[in-house]
Amino acid sequence: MVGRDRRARRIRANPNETVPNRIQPPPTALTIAGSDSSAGAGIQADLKTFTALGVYGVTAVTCIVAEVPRKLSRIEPVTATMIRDQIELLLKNFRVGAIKTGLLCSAEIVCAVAQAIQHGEKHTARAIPFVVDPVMIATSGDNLLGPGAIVAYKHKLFPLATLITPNLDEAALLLETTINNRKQMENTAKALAKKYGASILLKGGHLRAHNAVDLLFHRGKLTEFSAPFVRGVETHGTGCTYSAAITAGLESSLSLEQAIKRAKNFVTESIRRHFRWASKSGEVLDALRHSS
Ligand code: PXL
Repeated sequence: MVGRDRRARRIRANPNETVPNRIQPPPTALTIAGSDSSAGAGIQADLKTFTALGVYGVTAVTCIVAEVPRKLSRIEPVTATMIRDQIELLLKNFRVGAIKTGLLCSAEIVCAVAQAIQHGEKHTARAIPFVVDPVMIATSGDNLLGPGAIVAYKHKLFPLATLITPNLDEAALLLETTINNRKQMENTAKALAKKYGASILLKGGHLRAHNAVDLLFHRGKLTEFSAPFVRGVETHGTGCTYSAAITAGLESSLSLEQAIKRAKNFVTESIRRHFRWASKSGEVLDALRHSS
């Protein structure tokens, strides 16, 4: 279809028209993340979470990961230009109410994402709540970031964030320290908040206590979020699901505390109600169940 035909088919919003106005635009959130072939983490987990929480998800794919739980085979990045184009196009055309990042793979991609968000916000003339999930290491233990990416996060992306959601391993890498107990968790959350001028949700699940305890440091105040640890289930994708659920909450105008409380509950339920397969080799494969 070319020229006049294409113009004729373009539907314009008519300010006097009553029918389109009866339909409220759906809450819309953008995820900038990698594709997980097994669909348990990454952009697939984000979309399932957004949908379950009543938010329309739009996506900018940063890389493609060939993997199944416990086995990562290959990561292939998308070009920085393509990533910038996806983000800028979406921010120009949809009223995006919240943004999150997941796996960004390389320093070049971290910088491209920061640039595109800044450019998009200039266009929309409003600051959009922005959740950075600093994905660095897969549950399988595989390193997911290229050289220089952590430095790029610190200098380019964290300064734009509303909320950063590291787990204990990621926070330890960021501050070049170790975190083994509750007091060290508190100090780490405060130190990261001070350093990057953002709210910090430090996820303590890796301490493997009776409860999975997370600490939010927000506007000078520490808040604890706790849920019973669900044992014996593969937790691939919990970090993505958690940050996506928080992003959906911020899009729906919940306070940060309300968004995290609901998200924690959502993740715990998704783990508790997991799917399970027996793989051909006799091993068990689990995936979170995001909806009933
Ligand atoms: O769970 C971290 C993660 C995030 N995003 C993608 C992944 C993974 C883990 O492997 O593949 C795309």
